[in-house]
Order: sequence, then C-alpha cells, then structure tokens
Amino acid sequence: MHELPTISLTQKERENQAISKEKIARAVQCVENHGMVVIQGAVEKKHVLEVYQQMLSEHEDFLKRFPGYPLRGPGGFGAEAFKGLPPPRAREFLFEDIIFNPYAIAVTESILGRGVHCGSYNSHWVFSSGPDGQRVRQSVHADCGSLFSNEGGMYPLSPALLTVNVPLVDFTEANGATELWLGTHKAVPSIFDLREYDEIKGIVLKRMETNPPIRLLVPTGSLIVRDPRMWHAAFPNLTNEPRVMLTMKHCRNWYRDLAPPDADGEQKQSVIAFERSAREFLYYRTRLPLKIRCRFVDPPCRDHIWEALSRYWDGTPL
Ligand SMILES: O=C(O)CCC(=O)C(=O)O
Repeated sequence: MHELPTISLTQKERENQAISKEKIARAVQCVENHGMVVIQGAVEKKHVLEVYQQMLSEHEDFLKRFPGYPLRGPGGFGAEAFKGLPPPRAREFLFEDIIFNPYAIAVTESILGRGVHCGSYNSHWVFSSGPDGQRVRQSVHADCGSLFSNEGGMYPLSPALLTVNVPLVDFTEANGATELWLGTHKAVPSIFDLREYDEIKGIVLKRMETNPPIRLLVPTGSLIVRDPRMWHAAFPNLTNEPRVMLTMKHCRNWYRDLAPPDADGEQKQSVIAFERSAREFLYYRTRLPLKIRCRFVDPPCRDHIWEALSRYWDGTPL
C-alpha cells in the first residue's frame, strides 16, 4: 500500500453528520489492515483555523510570561523542534466536529466497543527549522506496544486505544508532514517494547526494503484515526509557520491513560482540565457515545501550557 488509506465524505453525509454503514466498515478495515484511515472533509476548516490561531496566541503569551523558556523547547527523541502542547481550554475554542466528531467516534467505537472515552486532548507541534536551523526529524517510533508481551509468535490483539488527529494546517512535504509506516501496528515484537537502538534500527531498515513509509499529505478538514502502535515520525518544518495537529486518545472503557510522571515519579490517571464554561458542552450530550475524562477549573485558564511543560524545565533561564 503506497497510498494513504482514505475515505471522503459526500456533501449529504456532511450535512446530515451521518455516514453509511458501508463507509464506516471501510474505514474500520483501513485501520485494521493498514493501521490508519484519513477521513477527508470531516471537520470545518474555519474551526481548525480558529483553534490554530488561538494556539499560536496562547503559545506567544506563554513565552512572554516565561521568557526563559527555549522557543523550540525540549522535545522527545533527541530533537528540539517538536513539542506537545495542550490546546485551548475555553468553551469558545471547543468544537463539536473536533472533540465529538461523529465519524471518528463511529470508527473508534466499532473497534474499541461501547463505552469509548477520550482520555487525552493534546497537540503535536513541529516548529520551523529556520533557514539555518537544525533539520532534525523524529526517530521512527510507536506510541505504545502490544497489550501483552507474549503476543509475539501469535498475532497482535486489537488495540486498547486509538489516536485521533486533526491537522490544523495543510500538511505538506515542506512543513513536516508525518511519516507513516503502514501495517506496522501488527509488527511483532513491537519496536515500542525493544530497548536496543541497534535492534530497532535493524528492524526499521529491513522494513524499508519491502514496505517504505509514506507521508501524511492532507489538507485541513481531514481527520485521521490511527492505531498508536503504527510506527511514525515527524519531519523537519522548512516553512515559517508551526505545523500543528490536535491529538486525542479514544480509549476502550476499562483503559485509563496515565499522565506523565510527576516530580516523585508517580503517574496518576490523566484527566483533562477545561474551563468551567465548557462543562455543559462536554458533559451533557446524549446523542454521541464518547465520554471525556475531564475536570473543570475556573478561568482564566492560562497555565495549561505551563503545567504541561514545567516537567521539562524548572524555570532556570537557559
Ligand atoms: O507530529 C507528528 O508528526 C508526529 C507526532 C508523534 O510523534 C506522535 O504522535 O507520537
């Protein structure tokens, strides 16, 4: 498979916010066979733009308040250009077609079963490398491994969670569109579970010979459902605008996502904090089956970025 597994919505499906059973089945099949599906035209472009602009503004505000914070920030995988930042927490920047996207829920519920819940609402940024910047790419990685370590030799089970991504800008070769390794969600053993760099490198290079990766080249308005076990990597951004995508985790009813370890190394269940104004929007909906694991805080909710980043940086000017 050298093309992005994609389904497109018709005008009628968009208007009725409903999608045929056959199309859902096709999308589910794409996730099961290839590890992902792109649903084109699933989200209003103007919602995406509003969230993007607000995120840029909140990030700018954050940098003004914490001027010592390195602009590109410590990211994982040895690179500085990548950062995970929490999206806006106020009601006005929460959109039904993003958080409660009916097509995404139809697909994730079909795979994960009843009682699917959203355990995380985050975003992935790739900052501009700039003309003289370090053009680093992420290492090929998976976000989670198999459910049980003895799956090797048998067949991998279904995932316990699925990642839902919403690109906030058009994803292009130039701005660091994610590299995707289709089919690797079923690879055993999972590279997530391996520790030796050379072993992982060997497996990745071997796969490259037969199933090279493709790039997530998609316009805004697209939504992606992917198995987090599928290998992927962000690429350098050679443009001047940050490349951002929202990331939500849809989880099976018993699965609890864990927050990153605190200073004492303790990991608590991840519960998303939103402004109190969002309570009604997030809690009282009977039509769509997705529950959000959240708590509410009084506005102004300005410290969500600091909370996310302070575990990387203790405030000492760098
Ligand atoms: O931002 C990207 O393109 C990749 C994000 C990523 O590495 C992840 O979802 O784990």
